[in-house]
Amino acid sequence: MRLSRYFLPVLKENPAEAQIVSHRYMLRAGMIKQQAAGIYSWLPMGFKVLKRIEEIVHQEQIRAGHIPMLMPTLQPADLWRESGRYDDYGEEMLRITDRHKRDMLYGPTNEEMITDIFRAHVGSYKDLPMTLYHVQWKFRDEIRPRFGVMRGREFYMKDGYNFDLTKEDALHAYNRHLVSYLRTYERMGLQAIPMRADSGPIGGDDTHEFLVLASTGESEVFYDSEITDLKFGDRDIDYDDHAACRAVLEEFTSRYARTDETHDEAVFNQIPEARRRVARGIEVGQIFYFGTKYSEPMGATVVNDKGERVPVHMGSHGIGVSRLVGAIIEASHDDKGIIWPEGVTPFHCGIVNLKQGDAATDGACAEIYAALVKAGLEPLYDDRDERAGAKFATMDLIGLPWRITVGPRGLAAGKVELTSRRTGDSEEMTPEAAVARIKAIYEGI
Ligand code: 5CA
Repeated sequence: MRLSRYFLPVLKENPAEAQIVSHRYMLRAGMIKQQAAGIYSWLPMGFKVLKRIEEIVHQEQIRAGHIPMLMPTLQPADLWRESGRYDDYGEEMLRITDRHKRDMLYGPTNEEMITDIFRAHVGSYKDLPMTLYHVQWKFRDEIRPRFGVMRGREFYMKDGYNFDLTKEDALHAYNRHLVSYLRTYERMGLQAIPMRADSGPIGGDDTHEFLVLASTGESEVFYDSEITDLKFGDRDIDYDDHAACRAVLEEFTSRYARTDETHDEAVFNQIPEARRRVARGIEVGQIFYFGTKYSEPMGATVVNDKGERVPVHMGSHGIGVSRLVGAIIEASHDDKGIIWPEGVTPFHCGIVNLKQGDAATDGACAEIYAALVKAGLEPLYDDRDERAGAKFATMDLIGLPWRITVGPRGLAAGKVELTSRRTGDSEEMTPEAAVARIKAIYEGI
């Protein structure tokens, strides 16, 4: 992409309505535009990051054996009357009446609808286990939408639902989701800590939230500092191996880590004082096991190997895809702007031409651009007729992790400059070497 042809409405001033850094930078970097309280358009740069995050989510879901599909945003109220949640959900639910006076709603989550799909098509224990998921817009009429995409009213969520014959199998699905979530967040450059939480309107006793530590987080969290030393890394876990998945759950949940809803001062105080931490966190996902809470009232049953009809055991598992865009910025920025982790960056590398219109620099930039594209990468080439300072400021704000700077003086010596956004370190090298470095950095990401 050439910046001169892109749509990147960068703001020079800090928008007054933004209280936290991610919201401020998303507005300044031209990623989003608010259309109504808690409802946003995703401008090209924001949309790109959203899609990169979604793609990682899909890859890790499919790796775990989960099946993608798509359910609608609008749902008939009758399904929710069956589960009893139509009245329980209260004012957070956006209720709509169609022209035939039928009660509809904009889905805040999909337990009822997926249970309806399951009961219509699945009847035997032989079809289990099964986990279906989708990534779809949700609507919750939050009383205080704030912090940009972090607490929106309309937001993008991956929600997955497991169907199992027994509680034991459903708990394996829970553990499997925990493992896949650890992988998912680490690929986005995040440490998200599973913490014992409250299940709220979804229901059930077993639930963990995944929290990214950040001073601007909405949740108060209490944890044993040892938990932050845990890394999932590149372990190759067999998702069908119950014991292996359970071992990961035990490793990542055996130390104290709870949100304020489940915090227990007496248990917390048993940890040595030097390891006790009270902090804030951003909830980027949550997993639930709720057994037969929906399958029983809605009649989602299978015939077991003894010929008996039994309700299936279920859980649901969510990732806040749009919230993650903000959470990643909260975790990775400096006073000049965003610093995207390689896994989610909107463009892999920036190219800055210091003397637009100079035949040699224009030619060298075009060659670097073509070589990166040939390697399957997406560069963003700042080919505008702007001062170097303005080009650097834009690159720093939008946060591409790598920048190749091409100027007449360097080129005369056969060199360009490769700069890391994270460290600020620059290195001179030939254009070919710079392209080879960028290729090597993104190999395996
Ligand atoms: N049905 C279950 C699991 S699929 C469910 O809805 N879980 S949830 O309520 O915890 O939502 C899943 C994730 O969506 C949360 O962890 C959070 O990251 C994100 N989320 C929830 N509410 C909002 C909101 N108002 N704005 C942005 N993201 C949100």
